Amino acid sequence: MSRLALATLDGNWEHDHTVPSRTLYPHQWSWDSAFIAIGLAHVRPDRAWQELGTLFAAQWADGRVPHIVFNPRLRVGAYFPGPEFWDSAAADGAPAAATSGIVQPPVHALAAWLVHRRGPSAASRAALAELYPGLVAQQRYLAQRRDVAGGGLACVVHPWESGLDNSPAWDAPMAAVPAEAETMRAYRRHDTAHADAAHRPTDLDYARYLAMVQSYRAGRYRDDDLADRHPFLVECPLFNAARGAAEHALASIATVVGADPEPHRERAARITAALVERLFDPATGTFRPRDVRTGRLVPARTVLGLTPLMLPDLPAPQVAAVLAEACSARFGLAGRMDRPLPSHDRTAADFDPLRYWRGPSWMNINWLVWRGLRAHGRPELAAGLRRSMIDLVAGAGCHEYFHPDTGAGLGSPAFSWTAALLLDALAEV
Ligand code: 2M8
Repeated sequence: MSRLALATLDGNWEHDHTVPSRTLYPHQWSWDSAFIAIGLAHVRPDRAWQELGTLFAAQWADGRVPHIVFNPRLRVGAYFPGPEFWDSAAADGAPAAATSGIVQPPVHALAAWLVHRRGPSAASRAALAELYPGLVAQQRYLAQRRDVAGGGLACVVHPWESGLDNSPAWDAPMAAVPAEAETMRAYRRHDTAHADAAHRPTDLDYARYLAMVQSYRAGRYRDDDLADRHPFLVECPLFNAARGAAEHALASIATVVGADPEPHRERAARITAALVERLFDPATGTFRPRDVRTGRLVPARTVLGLTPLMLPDLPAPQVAAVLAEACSARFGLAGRMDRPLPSHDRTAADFDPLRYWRGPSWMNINWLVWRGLRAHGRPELAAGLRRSMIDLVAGAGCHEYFHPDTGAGLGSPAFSWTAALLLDALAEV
């Protein structure tokens, strides 16, 4: 199985980065590269550092790490929306490389720390020292430019920033974004040419995705006055838990590179407190995204609500609540479980086992929860989840996502983060 994973990563290597998938996603994606680096650390450590280095070479002057770095060698139309749609060159502080203008969950400091820990050496210490200022700037950008509500949490300005593009979590806030499916007649979608349209977001979803990019692009991707002019502003539990986990990782990195870990620890504590304060609903015992435009928590109970478990300092009552939710029939976590966690509540009326982030199981989210279970001293549950992840890939291969009941592989068949995180799961007993 590790041979298949390695072959998948080698097949997706592209001169200085790894593409998530040759067909569906032929450029470099931000959080994909972090997960990929974690896997590469086991088999190609030099490449793990190069992966992160290439991504951070495209960091903007304000600290944002773009969610896509476009490969200039590819033909126009290799992905939609491509560099011409994003037009990053027109924005202040954009790098020389063409990129998107939005971000993804900041899991990179954690990745850098894990790559180093896998094989500490003079070279890995030098790589950490080189990345550290960029990782700090990434966090500063999110803390200072994206805290629209002022409560200590960063907003996502687009569902693509969450990484869980068409999660039911975004249905309510997306409904307020004016757009019509017919707009898509003017464009050519790339995804539906390579994947089953019934598994992908709808045309109306895509029309709204484009409207949100156009709104942000019209302000040249500046973040001032977002509350007055941007139609989608949501505080996401996964995105903010990743920020907190990043500060914990930065505290560890700081001790290696001769910086002060204390400010990172303080920021981590503040993020965890804000997450509990703003996104935990005591009535249902769940973490849910907050729509900053309406002030309300979204109704859907998705797997996003389990991800704060990745925070080592999550308070005991919230740990217990997340575990109760995870072990309920909604998600089915157990010491012996047939399938990994689905992306959405199995008991919900809109649970869809085939459509992208609306039901299927994904390796990266399961991997994050697996780490959380170990951090919070739940080895039995962690072992059950790990076994289900390994069995899933053993049965279906390195697919992008999986049917949550049958385990059938869906989406791209040679998907990088599935391969990478499998390698990590295999290595850590
Ligand atoms: C998916 O998102 C892209 C847009 O960024 C797409 O649908 O075209 C998501 O699964 C996202 O989390 C992932 O980073 C990306 C590349 O794998 O694909």
